[in-house]
Amino acid sequence: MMTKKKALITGISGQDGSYLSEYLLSLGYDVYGILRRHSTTETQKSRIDHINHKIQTFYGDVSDFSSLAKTFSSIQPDEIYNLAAQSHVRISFDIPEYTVKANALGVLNVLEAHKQFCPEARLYQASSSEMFGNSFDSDEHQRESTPMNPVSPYGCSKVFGYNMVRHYRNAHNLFACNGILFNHESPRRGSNFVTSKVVKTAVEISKGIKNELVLGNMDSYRDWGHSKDYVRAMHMILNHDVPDDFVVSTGKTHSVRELCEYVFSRLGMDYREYVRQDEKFLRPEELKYLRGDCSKLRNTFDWTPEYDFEGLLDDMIDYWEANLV
Ligand code: NAP
Ligand code: G4F
Repeated sequence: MMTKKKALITGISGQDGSYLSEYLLSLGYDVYGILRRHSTTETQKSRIDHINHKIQTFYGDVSDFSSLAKTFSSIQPDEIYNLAAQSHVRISFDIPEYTVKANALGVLNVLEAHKQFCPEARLYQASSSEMFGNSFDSDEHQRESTPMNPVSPYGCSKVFGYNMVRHYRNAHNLFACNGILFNHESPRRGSNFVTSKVVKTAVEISKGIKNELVLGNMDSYRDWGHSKDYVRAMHMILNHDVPDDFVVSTGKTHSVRELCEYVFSRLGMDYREYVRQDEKFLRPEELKYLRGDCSKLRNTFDWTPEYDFEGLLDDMIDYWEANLV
């Protein structure tokens, strides 16, 4: 009888952790996850409640090496997905030290636990397009070779993690990979990220629950995909013949203004009548433009995203229309 593969996910309760768990379960994996202690336990697992009986979770924190040592050595995973992070860029300006502890030193802890307790396992690190900052190539895309000039504590912390993964791969012969993922969203996206905030508030306005949407910079551009498509790419990257780093993106870019235009018009409204800008949502330094070239990924794997920009937003609109009363 074939033994089932074991996957261990840090950040299992997050947007990507929940979709990745579903995907790995569908492939026949045993899925384990690390959860932080929360004061309100009832809501902590809201994204994974529906699969709670199929997965095993343990309390831990990537900033606590002892908790990683314990779980890595006892589970002996085949695959580790390090998705845990303080993932909000604007909030990283408010809590820079904590962001670095979780997103940079946390990766070092994960790599050390990997090296010491399960060196045969494969490790995926959730790296980010925020690492590029405001640099792009002459064809106005970012790719694996584009210089990284981060413009936020979050971006700086992710560059450290990215470099440590490459260093541990070369120095200690670990199967450790970076996925450099561009923005990806879903109905499970935290509602203080711009796509969720726009969709949820527009639906509230259409139902008469709210009367305005207050945003920061509407002229920045992002390359937005769907989390469900991106977790499939994570698994492919980790199951390649050799450990390597890959950009995952759609190759299309849209402004926050275009996002508002689409969402409000789908709901039969003109965004200009409801959206107001407020300085409090601006960032001390803004990343203005992202558009990823994922040719390397597409030339290596058979990865085709199911959702385009409109399909992604339709999925989010349908969810909030059904779940806001
Ligand atoms: P998310 O929804 O914010 O999920 C983050 C997860 O990490 C949550 O489960 C959170 O738990 C957990 N976590 C936070 N700090 C932790 C710590 N110190 N120890 C253990 N767990 C901790 O983020 P996501 O959108 O799923 O993103 C997943 C990963 O991909 C993150 O590393 C993010 O930085 C990266 N990334 C995301 C995108 C994107 O567009 N979504 C793009 C590129 C890279 P709590 O519930 O306890 O907070
Ligand atoms: O939705 P956002 O907060 O995402 P951001 O900063 O691009 O970061 C996300 O993507 C990264 C990958 O590039 C991930 F690594 C990271 O973990 C996270 O998932 O903001 C998108 C854009 C920004 O330009 C922001 O200034 O929307 C602009 N924006 C305008 N008004 C706003 C708002 N963002 C938020 N969150 N809230 C606003 O009111």
